[in-house]
Amino acid sequence: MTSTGSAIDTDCITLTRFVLESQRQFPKATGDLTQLINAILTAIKAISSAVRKAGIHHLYGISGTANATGDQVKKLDVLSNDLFVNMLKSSYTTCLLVSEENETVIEVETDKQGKYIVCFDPLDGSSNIDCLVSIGSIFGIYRKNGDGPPTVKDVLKPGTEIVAAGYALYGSATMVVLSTGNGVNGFMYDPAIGEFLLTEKNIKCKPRGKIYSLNEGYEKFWDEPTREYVKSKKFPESGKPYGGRYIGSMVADVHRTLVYGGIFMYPSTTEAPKGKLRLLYECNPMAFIMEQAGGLATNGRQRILEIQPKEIHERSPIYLGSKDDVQDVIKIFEKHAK
Ligand code: P6P
Repeated sequence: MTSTGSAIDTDCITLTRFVLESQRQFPKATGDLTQLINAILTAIKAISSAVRKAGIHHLYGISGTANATGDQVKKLDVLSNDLFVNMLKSSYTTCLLVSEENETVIEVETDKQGKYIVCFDPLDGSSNIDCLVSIGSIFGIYRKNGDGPPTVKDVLKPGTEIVAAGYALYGSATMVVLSTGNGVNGFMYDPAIGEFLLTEKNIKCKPRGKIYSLNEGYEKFWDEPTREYVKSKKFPESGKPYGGRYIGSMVADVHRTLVYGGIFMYPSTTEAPKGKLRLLYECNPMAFIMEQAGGLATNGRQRILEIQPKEIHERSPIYLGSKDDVQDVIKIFEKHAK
């Protein structure tokens, strides 16, 4: 259905078709997860459109400005959050939502409740939008266990219980990378038909890369294992040093790591002992995807997905990417633990 010049692919695999086909492997599937993912895609399409218009419609980081018709203009991250919340609630498949933008858990109205819980960062890296750096949306989907009304306890579960996770990258194109627990696939957005088309099948992260990625401006505050690891990449005893790349937008840095290999790090510092990135809606979804692609994700001492959250906005240090690169970090932490 995508128009590539004169050729029309009348049988292209859209994300919706892909998830529907995946769903058929589960005879008891009700189609709710497909419906849920479609609701997320609707939010992502609208955010993609808003992000691309931001410069023209002054949607940047400015809040409270009125547009030509005098309407109150929402900041991009507020607009993105409203889109995620409204599309998820009206999908009739969710019962609890956790958003980076909301202090407390969002309970879906009883008459709209479904069996899924979604943790999401609707627009991660939005501080970068004013200089046109790529930003993204991140989401992780869990199933509510047991009966009874949903409570915050239903959300505080380790990432090993994730059913599906993904991110949207609003870069030179808009891409959704998704895993429903059976590998990782990339879908490029074709605005001409309003569909996400399967373009990167069964993405695998290289076992070892040549890039390390973290904010070196904080070196003064790093813990010793991080300092030792980064030094070993910059001044190796043999072979070439790794290249350094850091965009400062998690989705962009993680996507590069997934595609090119290497390691992305946001370590703990003396200033932020648990790092900056949030466990439920940044670290866990990205860790799930990276492991599904053959990579690893750790906080230095523990597999990210096995961390038991204590509160919905808790942070975690994170080292994720190519398994051999992450293993090198783990070995250094183990050495320092002796
Ligand atoms: P720093 C963006 O603000 C963000 O939340 C992530 O997208 C990114 O990885 C991180 O913070 C960058 O943080 O401290 O390096 O500016």
